[in-house]
Amino acid sequence: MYSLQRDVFFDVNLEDLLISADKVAHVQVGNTLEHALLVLVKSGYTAVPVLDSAFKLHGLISKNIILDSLLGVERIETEKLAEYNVEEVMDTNIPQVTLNHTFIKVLGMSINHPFICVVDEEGAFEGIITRRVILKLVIRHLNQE
Ligand code: 4BW
Repeated sequence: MYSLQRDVFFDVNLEDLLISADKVAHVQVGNTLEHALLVLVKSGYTAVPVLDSAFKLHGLISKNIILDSLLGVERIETEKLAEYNVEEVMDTNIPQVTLNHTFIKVLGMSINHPFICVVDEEGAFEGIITRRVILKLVIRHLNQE
């Protein structure tokens, strides 16, 4: 029988779970949907962060958002891939924390979000914490009990 104490998570340092910004696939606000779709398909990820040239976080873009934005009444309007910019369709409801937040907070957010963005106090993007990394930590603690 597994048991898990809430206390074991109080000391978790979010920095230890971070996939740093330089390793995270991303697109820029002014990129076309065509470029974003290329990044998503080539990286294999479903969704990635949208940043500006100063690395400030503005939103998330996903394959589904892009495909949805191409839907016309009777056909898929692929010409929109070159006409629209990422910032026109991106999701601005971003799951995000700073490194001062608790692991419990991030664990709760990961129920609804496959990754959580980490920003500094000025909103500059520092990286992501993925559901995979979170679950690995929980499993490691379960096995230690
Ligand atoms: O290219 C991949 N490499 C590896 N090692 N695993 C992958 C890859 N693509 C997908 N996966 C696996 C991971 O377990 O499938 C899960 C779901 O991927 P997703 O959501 O739907 O593309 C992955 O789970 P995860 O590691 O917990 O990552 C959750 C989500 O975080 C991913 C993706 O949207 C984002 N993500 C993860 N690493 C990223 C990233 N986005 C940009 N750059 C990265 N390096």
